[in-house]
Amino acid sequence: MIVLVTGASSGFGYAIAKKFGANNHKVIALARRKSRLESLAKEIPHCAILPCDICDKTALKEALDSLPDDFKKIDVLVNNAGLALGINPAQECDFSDWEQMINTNIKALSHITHLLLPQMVERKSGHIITIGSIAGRYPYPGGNVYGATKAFVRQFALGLRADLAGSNVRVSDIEPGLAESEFSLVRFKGNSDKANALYKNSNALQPQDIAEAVYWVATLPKHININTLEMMPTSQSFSALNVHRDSD
Ligand code: NDP
Ligand code: 8X3
Repeated sequence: MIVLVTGASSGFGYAIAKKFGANNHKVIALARRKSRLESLAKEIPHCAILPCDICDKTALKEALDSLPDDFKKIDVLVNNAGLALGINPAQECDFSDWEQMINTNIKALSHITHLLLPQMVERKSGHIITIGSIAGRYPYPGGNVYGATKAFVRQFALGLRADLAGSNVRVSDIEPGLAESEFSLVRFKGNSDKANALYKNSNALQPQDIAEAVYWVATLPKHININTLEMMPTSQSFSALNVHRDSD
């Protein structure tokens, strides 16, 4: 298969690219940090790198057009690039952070899907795998726009399933919970103490765990479509809803 992984320079994307590469699939690795992609490419037998900002519509189109012919017929698109910025209550957030999450997690994800879907439909074969989140299902304080972007991802994936009836193109949304990656460093804007504290003693999911799930979903027999797959570390579970009580 030819597998395009967005956000392949770290975390889940890096692990997903390595998993497919190790199983002799051709990998196209997209992210902004070129040096990381170059290191990844050395670890995978057949890898093309696309260093670009996925939010830049022109750059994305040019990057895809620049792919060598033997990487053009993409079988699997892993829509993984994404981020959370900040954990403040909505009324205290920077709007620019909200815009960047919407631009990356919603608009860029939709754009690359829009660019690649027609060729899959034409070939009557393909698989769009999105990385959603439990944050798209369960609200938590400070999740505001990030959670809403992931709710979009889930509903978009399910909507694609409806539109793609009869096309043989599969769509799956993988929805992880707490997982250790650069995600929290980005969310806390470089504050490694805060990021490390979140993962400490949590036995969080690891990027390889998500890579295993994505690989399993993508390599199932063609008549099986996993619609959504929610996964958490065993250590993570649910707790009671908050009730605010006014003091006397
Ligand atoms: P990382 O921060 O480790 O990886 C994020 C990846 O996205 C990087 O490769 C980054 O590359 C890429 N990226 C971000 N913005 C852009 C952009 N504008 N253009 C191109 N690439 C971009 O985090 P994770 O691996 O944890 O996150 C991967 C996905 O999983 C995200 O969608 C996240 O929301 C989701 N997720 C994460 C969970 C977690 O707890 N870690 C749980 C559930 C879902 P670069 O900076 O080089 O551009
Ligand atoms: C990342 C998981 O719970 O930190 O999507 O939002 S969470």
